[in-house]
Amino acid sequence: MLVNEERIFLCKPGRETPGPVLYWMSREQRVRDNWGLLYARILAGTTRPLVVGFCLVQGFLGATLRHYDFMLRGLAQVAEGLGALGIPFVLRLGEPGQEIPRLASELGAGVVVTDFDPLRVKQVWQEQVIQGLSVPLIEVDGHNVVPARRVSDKQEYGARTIRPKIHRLASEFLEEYPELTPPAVPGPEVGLPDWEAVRRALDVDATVGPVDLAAGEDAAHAALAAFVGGRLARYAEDRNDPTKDGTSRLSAYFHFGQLAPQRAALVAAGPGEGSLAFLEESVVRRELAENFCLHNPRYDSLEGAPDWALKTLDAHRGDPRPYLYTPEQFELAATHSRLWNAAQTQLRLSGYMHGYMRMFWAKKILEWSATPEEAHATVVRLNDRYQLDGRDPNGYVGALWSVAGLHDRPWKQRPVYGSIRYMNENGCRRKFKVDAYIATWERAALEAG
Ligand code: FO1
Repeated sequence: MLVNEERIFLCKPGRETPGPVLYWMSREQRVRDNWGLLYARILAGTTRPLVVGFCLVQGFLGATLRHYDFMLRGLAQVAEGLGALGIPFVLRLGEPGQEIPRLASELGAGVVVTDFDPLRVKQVWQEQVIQGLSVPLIEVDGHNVVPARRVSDKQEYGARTIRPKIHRLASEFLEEYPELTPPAVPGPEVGLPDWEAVRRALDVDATVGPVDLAAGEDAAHAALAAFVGGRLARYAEDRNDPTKDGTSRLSAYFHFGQLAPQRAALVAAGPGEGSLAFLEESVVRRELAENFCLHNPRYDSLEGAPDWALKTLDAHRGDPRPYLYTPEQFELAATHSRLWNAAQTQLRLSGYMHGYMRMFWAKKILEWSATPEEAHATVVRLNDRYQLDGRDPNGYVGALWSVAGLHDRPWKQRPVYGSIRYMNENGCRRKFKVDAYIATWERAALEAG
């Protein structure tokens, strides 16, 4: 079987009809290395057309123009790439619960394929689409090396417990992708979407503007090549230094599905410690986040944290807070800490914050907020509003790791933190040139006005 059956999950059983195959693209917004698209192509065989549909929703979990701009630039390349293979790409604006069943019936689709995504909003969409469909809906996990539904049937305690399961299964799933061949039967002539009209129709918050990061599959593959060719070797030691461009900078491409994490793993795999560190981050840590969001319905609230963490945060609720800021003051980078303000400025202006700084940035929000609940809400809101890769399982887990010890362990007791791991500026100073980082982003803040 060209697509491992463990990646396939039958959401809505039923009898296929001989009509076209519709691949409802959502998470995996790419032509290459896309298991859902490959599976839909296999179902089309030699007798049925294959059509790709994408439903563009307004206001996806508070996404801003920054996110839609990056996504639409990538989707335009998807439409071109599919067109070159003779596969029509249909864009619909509205709610998937209405638009996908409507498109399926317009096409007389015989079966619908879609992407695995553990986020609640996607499960709701799938439920609504299932109500409106009379043919089967099949979900394919195109995001994980080891399919999330396969690696574990419960919430894993941490990297320590999921790592051996992933390593044991990696040899079965870390495989090369089969070739996507043009369909044997041509689909309906639909032409390319009018992207300018789509942008005009979008009603999104434009106060958080686009970033100048190149978007789309080609840019993602170039970024991967640059990382593997240049920085991978030193990744193990450089990844924690925000003044060095040591990280992969691939997270936005993973988030919008413009690059398959499995492709990155295939290209970066090797004996060096940089490769091992990168595979730990891009496979073990990322798939641990998928596992958490799939099995914990409260993945985006403080209640999703481990009991020991909630207890310790509770016990220290009344501790004096020498510094206290409102969510607005955090958003405006208006704290007493020049380092923290620099991190918030980098986030606001560039849509990216280095992984190490993200942890420091979030932990200080815990320390300087009135309650742990408010702190967690501020971390999630600012992350999803400004990070290009916001609204992602990785981000929800990162917020709970920083604020409430998810996938971490108890540390030495401290005021406010209790036994949640503590971080401070001195820790940053031991890791990298903090003054250079501050100077960079204070200058950027002045230039941005
Ligand atoms: N997925 C869609 O199927 N349609 C959308 O219009 C859409 C908008 C969107 C905006 C910002 C963002 O961060 C994600 C967005 N997604 C959309 C979902 C994305 O494709 C990913 O599936 C999830 O965010 C990651 O789990």
